Amino acid sequence: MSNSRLDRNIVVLGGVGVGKSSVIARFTKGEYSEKYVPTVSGFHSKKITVDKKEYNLSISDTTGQDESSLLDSSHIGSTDVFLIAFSVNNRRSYMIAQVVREKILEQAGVDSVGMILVGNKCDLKDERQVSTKEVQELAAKFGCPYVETSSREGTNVEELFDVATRVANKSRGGSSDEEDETSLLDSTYVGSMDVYVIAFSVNYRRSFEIAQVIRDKILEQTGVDSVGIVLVGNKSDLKDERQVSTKEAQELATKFGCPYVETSAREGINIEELFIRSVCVANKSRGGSGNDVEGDDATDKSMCFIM
Ligand SMILES: Nc1nc2c(ncn2[C@@H]2O[C@H](COP(=O)(O)OP(=O)(O)OP(=O)(O)O)[C@@H](O)[C@H]2O)c(=O)[nH]1
Ligand SMILES: [Mg+2]
Repeated sequence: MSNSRLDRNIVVLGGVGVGKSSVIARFTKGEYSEKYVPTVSGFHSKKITVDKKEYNLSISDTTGQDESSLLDSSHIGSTDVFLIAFSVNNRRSYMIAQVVREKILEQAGVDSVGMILVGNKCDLKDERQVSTKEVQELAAKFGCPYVETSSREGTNVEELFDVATRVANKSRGGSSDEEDETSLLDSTYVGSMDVYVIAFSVNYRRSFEIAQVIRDKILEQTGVDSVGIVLVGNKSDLKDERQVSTKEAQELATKFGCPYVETSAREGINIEELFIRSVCVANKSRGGSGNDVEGDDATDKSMCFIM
């Protein structure tokens, strides 16, 4: 582990040509090249802000592996999170990713380490050899996140490193002030709010889990049994990348006794609807019927907090 509290070490592993260097270049420099230059090894760094904290990420790029490659033992031990990449258009690279994971566990001599499965080249829809569902199931078995990226199009690359930082925090035992799930809500928000809009992305299961933790935190910090909440599943346009089903989110909302609205900010789906529902909930929290969304009076202002 590195010395500074906010340094995080990431190693990117996986088969030859799956796009390890491209994902790193997209993230650290915002660049992408179609030209293929095999990597021997490389070291990159970038600062990232996650949950209002700035982390220094050190990212080691590696030479592409196959079934029989040995891992560089210098990586084991000092690494907070392993990104194990494959390309979704190459089934063999998916098998290699699983072998690489075994080798990490074997060399580290533990049952689990911080890792993320990364399915790159998701832009190559017609050439797909590995389905999202299949990898999600494997990731669930491994107990690690799965993130599908395209370094060519920049899809989910920022998100990948957000997730990596969070997993890294967890592998360090997550001192409470560094963990998303355990971070405290800003107390200025609690008490004055009529409605909390708690959002997650339907293509990112961890954000769904975090939404549930946020709700618990709100109840804990407000010290009441129920508050006005609207649960929002955003990015509903990403149909092929879905990790959270509508049914599942609806069931959770029913359990919470709050509405569930599925939105796409990109395509403008249900955005109006979301704010109408929020106003209904806000009215209800103020003791109203919950059906009245009209009001032209200054006292009808609602405080809505989106998290
Ligand atoms: N379509 C598509 N091509 C990609 C993507 N990412 C990388 N590539 C291409 O795949 C090739 C290999 O990319 P690299 O980033 O060099 O792959 P690598 O895993 O670092 O390769 P090694 O270092 O040899 O293991 C290059 O020609 C890239 O342009 C992607 O998201 N989509
Ligand atoms: Mg490379």
